[in-house]
Amino acid sequence: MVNLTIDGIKVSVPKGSTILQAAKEVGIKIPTLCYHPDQSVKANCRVCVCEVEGNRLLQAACSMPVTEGMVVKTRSPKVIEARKTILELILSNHPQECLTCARNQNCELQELAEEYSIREYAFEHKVRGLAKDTSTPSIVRDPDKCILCRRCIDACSVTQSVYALGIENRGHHAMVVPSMGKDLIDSPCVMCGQCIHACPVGAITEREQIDEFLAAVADPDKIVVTQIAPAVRLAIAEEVGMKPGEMPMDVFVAGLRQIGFDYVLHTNFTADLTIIEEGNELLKRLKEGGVLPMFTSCSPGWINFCETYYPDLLDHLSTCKSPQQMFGALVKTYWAEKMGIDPAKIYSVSIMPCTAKKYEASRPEMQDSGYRDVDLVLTTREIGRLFRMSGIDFTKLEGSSFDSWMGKYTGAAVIFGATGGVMEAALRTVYEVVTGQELKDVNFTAVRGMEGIKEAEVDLNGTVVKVAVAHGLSNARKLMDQVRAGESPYHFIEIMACPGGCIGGGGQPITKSNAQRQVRIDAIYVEDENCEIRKSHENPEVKILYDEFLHEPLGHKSHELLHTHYHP
Ligand code: HC1
Repeated sequence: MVNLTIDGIKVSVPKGSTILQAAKEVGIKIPTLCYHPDQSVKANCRVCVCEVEGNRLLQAACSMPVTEGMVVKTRSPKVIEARKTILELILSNHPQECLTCARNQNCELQELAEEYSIREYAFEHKVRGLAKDTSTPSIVRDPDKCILCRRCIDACSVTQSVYALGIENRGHHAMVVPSMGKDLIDSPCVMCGQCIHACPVGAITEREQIDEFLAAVADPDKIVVTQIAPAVRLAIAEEVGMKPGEMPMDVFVAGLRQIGFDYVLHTNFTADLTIIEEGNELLKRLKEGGVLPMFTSCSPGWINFCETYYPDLLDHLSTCKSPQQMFGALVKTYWAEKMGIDPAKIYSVSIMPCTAKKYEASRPEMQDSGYRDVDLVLTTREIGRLFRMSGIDFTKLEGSSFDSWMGKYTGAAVIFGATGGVMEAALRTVYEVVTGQELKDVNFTAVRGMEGIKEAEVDLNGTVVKVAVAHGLSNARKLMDQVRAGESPYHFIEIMACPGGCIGGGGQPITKSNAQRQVRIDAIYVEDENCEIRKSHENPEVKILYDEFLHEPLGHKSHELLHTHYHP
């Protein structure tokens, strides 16, 4: 242990700790901008500077290791003055758009400007005048707002191994740009949106489509129907000041009706359906010697990554569409027929934790219903804004149920939202289908949690099936390289593009650490435990769908509506 004194307080911390970590131990908050708890130290913004006795220059607390007997001052007049100057310099070319910025009241720079009483521009204010990049359906970059902290580059390169963002030029002319200076759409960007969470300001945001939603609600010829992704309910609570998972589902449904949805259905319904189709596809491949390992196909950021970096492995992907797109295809066919509604009038809106889902819905092949299957994708953050805009008091709102035929779901669908959830849901069903025996303990804990790559084995009547789970694309890359080298021991691999799975998706409430992701994951498993039915094949509405419409898994109708192909 190393002993030091910070602002007169004695503290002992493990060797190798930084001043920032030591200060946290004794409850001293040092401001940061380029620092991120799950990334490597960059020490380029300097806003965390402190006085260290014996050093003439101020030192960056995020990178300076503690030494025995060190004496640190984190709040001396000299330190405060330096931090104010650093903030004033950053603000000197930052747009004055706080009121209209997507990160208003959720911006680390704005917070610091307030904390440090910045009341005027100390230097000449001159915005660089760089063009916005609106080239993708998912993400918008505003380089003028970039403060060059490089956290987005770290998220894109280290966490995701996508390498879509880099730094161009030096000094005053430095800029974060998509690779080769292209627009984002022409870069390897997979639209996962992890850069949005990493960005401390509003330089990278989702493509906001709230106005399109409001126009649809106002159109008397449109019947606005929604589906809610598994990871949304846990996190929507955070958007209205509650803890993850704290908003009851029926209150959430009631809130959605308040903001104008005519019908509220659930992506969880098609998550259960995915398990039936994907489980049968796996069993078919195992029986007939098909391409193995089979990869899950529900995470669109992962699909984009596979198409970009592993086009030679596309036939390993399950042909199942994601639950979002299965829902889209069914709502304008099966559900419209059941409800006696003209499918041309249905405006299908999905509420997703994911920015890549906006891109997925826009893919030209996603119109097997005869219409665009999903008309609009709103993220959890956008729904949060709509809720706040509508002034709903969720503590007083009476709950409401999902509408019929595509609103029922099981615990297996709920856990889709966490890394390992799709695998666990599949194992719950595949085990019972193959062995014909009841699964006594449905909890496959080996595939749960934040470890980057997890694996498990299941004995299916003498056939041992080996599975692996990866979340975050750098972890996925390790498994893919193994498959490409012909060295993969697995039969089935689940990959989710975002760390933690969809609970950490690019459209979720701004997520500042993996610890925050873990809290959401914990809430997901509580919800699963509380579900009366926890296996997808026992979903009563899915059974009706097969009886009345699809007739059998992997059948003709399924292939027409629920399966797809990929683009090298
Ligand atoms: Fe996901 Fe999925 S779990 S991809 O993470 O398979 O986005 O929540 O909706 O489609 O069901 C996301 C979440 C989501 C799909 C499902």
